[in-house]
Amino acid sequence: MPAADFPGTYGASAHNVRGDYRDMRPDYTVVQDYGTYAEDDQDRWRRLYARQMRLVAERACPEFLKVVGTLGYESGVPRFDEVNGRLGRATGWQVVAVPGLLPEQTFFGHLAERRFPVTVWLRDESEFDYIVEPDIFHDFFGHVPLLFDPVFADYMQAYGRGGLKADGLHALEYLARLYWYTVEFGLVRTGAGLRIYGAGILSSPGEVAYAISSPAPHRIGFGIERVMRTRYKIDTFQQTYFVIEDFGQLFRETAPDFTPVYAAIAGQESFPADTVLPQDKLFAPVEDSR
Ligand code: HBI
Ligand code: FE
Repeated sequence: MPAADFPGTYGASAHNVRGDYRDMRPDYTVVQDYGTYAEDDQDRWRRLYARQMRLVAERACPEFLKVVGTLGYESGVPRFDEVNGRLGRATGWQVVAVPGLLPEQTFFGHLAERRFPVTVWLRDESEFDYIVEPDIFHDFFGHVPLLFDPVFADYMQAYGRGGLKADGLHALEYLARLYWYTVEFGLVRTGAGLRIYGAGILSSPGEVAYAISSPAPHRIGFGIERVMRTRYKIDTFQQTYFVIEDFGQLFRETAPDFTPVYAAIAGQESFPADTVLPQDKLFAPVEDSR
């Protein structure tokens, strides 16, 4: 499959963009052909699910835990139309099947209309513990449960709308960082301590405990300019996690137009992923109860 040369698609290193884009519609969506999941795929899905459910217990945020066990994921690879029945009633969001990573503007366009692109293929057995691209397990397990939360669902749409207005590559880089440090690798404060809401952590076997309990990474209070100026690592555990007070904060910080933020940080240097600034509010790791 030739590498689709998407401009600036996050996560794409030198390797080809994976997936079969031949039958897609103009909006990059495809049909989920449920017959393509063999029994070993179904079994792999059930093992991925069982392992992650054990790992996220008491570490994922309450809004995630309230939903993830109610979607029938324990029986096998989800059916888009079944999840959409539930999701549509909850927040008006739909999941749409896609071959894999989408160009930025296409991706933003779906989010702006409350459609979340979910990859149709499942990782190979050799990728059981680590995969670079988002596969169907990362998307359905990591991202979809929080789309049932009304405030987070509104944030995701506001993010997509903001992205559609992004002009120039700097804005795309700033938006990719915001997405990375919130939707993919975000932490949130709760009365019981730090909890995880980022899909990239929730779907990762190793990063769940590391993200809230390891002394190695920094945990810094969220600020939109701070996040947009901070680089991230694609293929290692994060060196920094940003902590929000609640999903309302995310929505409030992104509801206005991003343009003034881009202007405020344009021309200023970006920070390496392990930077700590004097004004940063730091959070201690959570005692690992396991
Ligand atoms: N495409 N399918 C898919 N899933 C993503 O999460 C995704 C994408 N394209 C671009 C992208 N994410 C990132 O660049 C975001 O920062 C927008
Ligand atoms: Fe993701």
